[in-house]
Amino acid sequence: MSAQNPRVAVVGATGAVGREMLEVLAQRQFPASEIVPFASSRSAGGKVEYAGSELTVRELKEDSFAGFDLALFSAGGSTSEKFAPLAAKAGCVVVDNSSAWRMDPKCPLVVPEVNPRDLEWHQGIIANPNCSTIQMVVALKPLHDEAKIKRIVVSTYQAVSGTGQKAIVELETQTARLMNGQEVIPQVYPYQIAFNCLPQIDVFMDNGYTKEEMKMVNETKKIMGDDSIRVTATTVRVPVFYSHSESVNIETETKLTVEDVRRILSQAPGIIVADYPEKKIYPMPIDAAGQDDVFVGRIREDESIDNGINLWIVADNIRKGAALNAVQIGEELIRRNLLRVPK
Ligand code: NAP
Ligand code: 3JN
Repeated sequence: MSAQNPRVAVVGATGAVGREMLEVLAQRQFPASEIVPFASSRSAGGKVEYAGSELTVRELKEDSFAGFDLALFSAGGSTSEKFAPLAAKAGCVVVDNSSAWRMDPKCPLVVPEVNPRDLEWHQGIIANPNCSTIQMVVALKPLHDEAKIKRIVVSTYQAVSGTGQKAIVELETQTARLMNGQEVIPQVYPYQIAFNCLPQIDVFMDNGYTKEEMKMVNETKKIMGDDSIRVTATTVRVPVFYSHSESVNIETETKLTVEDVRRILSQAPGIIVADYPEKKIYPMPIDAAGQDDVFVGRIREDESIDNGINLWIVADNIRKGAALNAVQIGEELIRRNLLRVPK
């Protein structure tokens, strides 16, 4: 092992995000000396695919991290809360996909296209933002740099894969049953998701917003490094398998025209502008699924205010929203020679 060819633990390797991490690591030829999949005792001994071969899943234990340089976590908040500090203590840098460490002032919250320099102050645990936040800030940071965003109003249309493997099966099963005139009994979501929309993602909080909505508010400010941006969100689950879509309205300090926005976003990293209304070309989840980029279209001036822009932003929630962003953080750590836990 070395900082340039790290030994990598993938924690939660049997899940929707973990499997995608293994695929992304292989596709990008991540320079690992070894990759080891971990999950709970339920899956220990099972196999997961990596680069055309099978790896045996190990049970995650307190002493699992000895000899590892990097751990990519996607096994839920409680696993991260318990095991991420143990990994960091063992000298293994953690990139964590859960919300457990995102708002901790000691943990950078990083999107490599937006705030890679925040990696410089990591102390062993780096947080990967929520998927809905990631795709939004990739598109908004270049506009903020140009015209200073004062306010963001976002509504999301989120795919069921954001809830994990069991929700993908639930949408498949419910769709098939309803098409055959059979009854459905919701198990993952509080109501039927097939042919429906649920204006609830995660639990409700005291202020009437859901936790997912407040993640978007708080994480956006931390990643953009600007507490003065006002953000409000409505997050909705829709019967789509992969890719989240977002309707985003921004108000800027200085004026941006539609042409300005198209030019700025066309030159920004990780973004594809798909905005040809006359040809009916705009981003859609079926096209973004399996892709790495964030797609932006339906760019319009908000004619109800002086400096307003409307955008439609779509990205694969499991790739850029989770697995890819985490792997990119690993790559950036290697590039910046930061793959070590500071003493
Ligand atoms: P999933 O499909 O349900 O997979 C969960 C994974 O965690 C499985 O590999 C499971 O292993 C493992 N796991 C559960 N409890 C564990 C334990 N005690 N010790 C070790 N491994 C354990 O869920 P997912 O969609 O992949 O999401 C996993 C987590 O990633 C979420 O809970 C969330 O925190 C995060 N996530 C983040 C984003 C984002 O917005 N960036 C998006 C989606 C998910 P078994 O096979 O042994 O059960
Ligand atoms: O629902 C979605 O589309 C994204 C879900 C993310 C998620 C799911 C379970 C737990 C998270 C997250 O990343 O915010 C968590 C969590 O709080 O860790």
